[in-house]
Formats: sequence, C-alpha cells, structure tokens
Amino acid sequence: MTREEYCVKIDEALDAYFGKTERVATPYGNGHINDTFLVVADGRYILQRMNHEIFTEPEKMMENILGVTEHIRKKNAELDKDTERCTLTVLPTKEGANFFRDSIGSYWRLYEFVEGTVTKETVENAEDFYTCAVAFGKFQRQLADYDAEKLYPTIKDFHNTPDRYAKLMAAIERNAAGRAESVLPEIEFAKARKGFCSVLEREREAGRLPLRVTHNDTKLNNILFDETTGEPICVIDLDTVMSGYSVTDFGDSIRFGANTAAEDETDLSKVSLDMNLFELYAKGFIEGCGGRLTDAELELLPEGAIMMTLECGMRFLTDYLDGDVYFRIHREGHNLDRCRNQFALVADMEKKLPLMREIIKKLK
Ligand code: ADP
Ligand code: GN1
Ligand code: MG
Repeated sequence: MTREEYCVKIDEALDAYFGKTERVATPYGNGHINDTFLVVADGRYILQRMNHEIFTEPEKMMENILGVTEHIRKKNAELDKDTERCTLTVLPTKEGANFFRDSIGSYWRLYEFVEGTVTKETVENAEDFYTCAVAFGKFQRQLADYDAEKLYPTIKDFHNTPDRYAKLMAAIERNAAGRAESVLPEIEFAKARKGFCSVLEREREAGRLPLRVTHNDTKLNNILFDETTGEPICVIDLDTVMSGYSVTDFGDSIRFGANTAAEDETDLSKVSLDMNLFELYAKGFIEGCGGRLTDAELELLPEGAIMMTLECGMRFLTDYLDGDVYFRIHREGHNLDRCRNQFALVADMEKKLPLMREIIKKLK
C-alpha cells in the first residue's frame, strides 16, 4: 500500500478522537517517516499515522513514548519548570486508548499541539544551534536514570553502521529497482569506508563507549522552539528513543544542522561542514550533558559526526537502490540527491577531522 492509501481512513481516526466534533485536518511538517496532520477542532492537535512498516510494533513504541514523556515531565516538575510544554503529551481516544487502529490496519496517535512554537529546517542563526545542542544534551541527561531495559528497541540496529553497510551491500546485490549501474561512484565511495563503519562498534566492544538512553534522531526539526524567545521548548519525534551512543546523537545534529546546505541540496559546491557551527554545537552539547560524557566519548565526537553522515548517506543510497520504499521522496532521484549530498559532506568532514579534534580538545 502507498502512504496515501494508508491514510484513507483518517476520518475513522478523527472520529475515534473527536467523535462528532467539527474538525479540519491538513498535512503538516517535513518528516520523512510518519504522516503528520494538524487538526483544528476545539483546540489544535497533531494527528500522526505511525509508519507501521518501519515501526512494526506501534503498541510497544507508544509504551516507550509514554514512559519517556512521563519521566521528562517529572524531572521538570522537580525543578519547578514548565511541565506543560516540556515534552509531548499523548492524548487518549474517546475510549481511553493511547492509539487507534483503523479498519485497514493503520495506527494513529494524537498529541497536544505544543502552542507558540516553531520548527526550523535550517539553522537561521548560530545561537539557535547552540541552544538546540543544550536541549539535546539535556534530553540525554534527563533520561540518564531511565531504565534502558524498559525501552523496547523500535528499530533493531538503528545506528549500527556496519549493519547499515551490510544492508547496502545486500541492496546492491538485489538491485531491485535496476539502478545499481547508475550509482557506481557512490557505491565505491561507501566501499572505501567499510573499515571506518566499525569504529564505534569496536570502541563499544572494547568497553570504551557506553550505551546510554539516547534520542537517535537529533535533527534540528525534531526540536520545537518558542516562537518569541527562540528558546528550545520541547524535544519531539520520540519514536527512536532507545539505547545508543551519545556521540551519534551529537553526530546526527552536526550532519543536519552544521551542513552549509540543506540535506537534499543538489549543488554540491554548497555542501560543507561549518566549523563555527560545529564548535557551538559541541560546546552546547557538552554543557547540556552536564559533565557526564567520558573522555572516550568526548574524543569520539568528531567520529560520531562523520559516522552519522556516512550512515545516513548509505541509508539514502540503499533506499534509492530498493526503489524509494523507506524515506518519503518529493521528486524523482530525491534519495540519490540526498546520498550525494551526505557523501560530499563526509568528504569535507574527513578533511576537517584534525580541526574538529582540536576544537573538542579545547572544550574538554
Ligand atoms: P517524523 O517522524 O515524520 O519526522 P515528527 O514527529 O518529527 O514526524 O513530526 C513532523 C513535524 O510535525 C515536526 O517536525 C514538527 O514540525 C511537527 N510536530 C510534531 N509534533 C508536534 C507537536 N506536538 N506540536 C507541534 N508541532 C509538532
Ligand atoms: C528520518 O523522521 P525524520 O524525518 O525525523 C529518519 C532518520 C534520518 C532522517 C534523515 C525513523 O528522520 O533516521 O536520519 O530521516 N528516521 C527514521 O533526514 O528512520
Ligand atoms: Mg521528525
């Protein structure tokens, strides 16, 4: 079924949440995975069709989200902070359930719309990026005492880069969309970095890289900023909260936010790592984590940035080879454009690795 076909029963979902109340739902946001709608009824809400082809057990994913949001709310209450907008609020159906399954098997959930906030697709000013770093660091700190055992792994091997590499090799072999011949330079680029893919896994096996409760999708557009003060208010998109590495949470933000171009810019001469933004983010993230990062983690932050960019590029390439079945695309060749963009950023990051290391050393 296509994404659109999965959404045809949206009225059933709206009935489940709003009964006969008048409401209007319109597509919203720029996420690549779920189908997000803004609902205007007696108030404003975010209705999402969860992508159950990717998140195969939406019930368990909702348990994760309820647990994590409750924990974050408690932490904010202890500090006497705004408990309303500090995290997502899952709303129940009329029957009191935390999600709704429609007659064709699509899963839906409803969130309170976090009012007075905006999302940013690109870094508009350096200060925002710094505060975003503090927010993601703080998110990790607030969940430091959350029992990782309680978290169901919503996507197995999500940031296991050697596994992503193996999946790319399998997609080349399958050549499902007949596109492998047309992407030989990109395939070579990935193959030349096979060894690098295992760097973090090796560090973990050697006991130098701890597993923590992490967000795992730390894109700038997964933070809601206050529309007047610009302060980060709420970390959203909690579908992939599970155990992971601090350095990949750091790296994914750098990949998306410190790129001088958008993730899908096709003019690759515009793609590079902004060192000023790298430094600001590193400073904010280290502060946000509140002194909890070990020396090994601090040292591996630059590798985390390269790893997430390489991994994401490989994932876009895999999806291009598979015929665009995972990431939502908005044009022909979109996933290949994204892959080329990410690989160009990897190449620039590799050149700047000594500079990145110097910056981290200075901040330690
Ligand atoms: P995806 O997994 O597809 O990225 P997200 O959960 O990140 O989906 O939601 C997509 C977009 O919808 C976000 O980038 C944000 O702009 C908006 N959004 C999501 N939840 C809320 C909310 N509770 N309040 C306001 N905006 C939201
Ligand atoms: C997806 O859901 P969204 O758009 O925030 C993806 C991330 C990728 C990102 C690339 C569950 O994030 O892992 O890094 O696209 N999320 C999932 O833009 O696969
Ligand atoms: Mg998102």
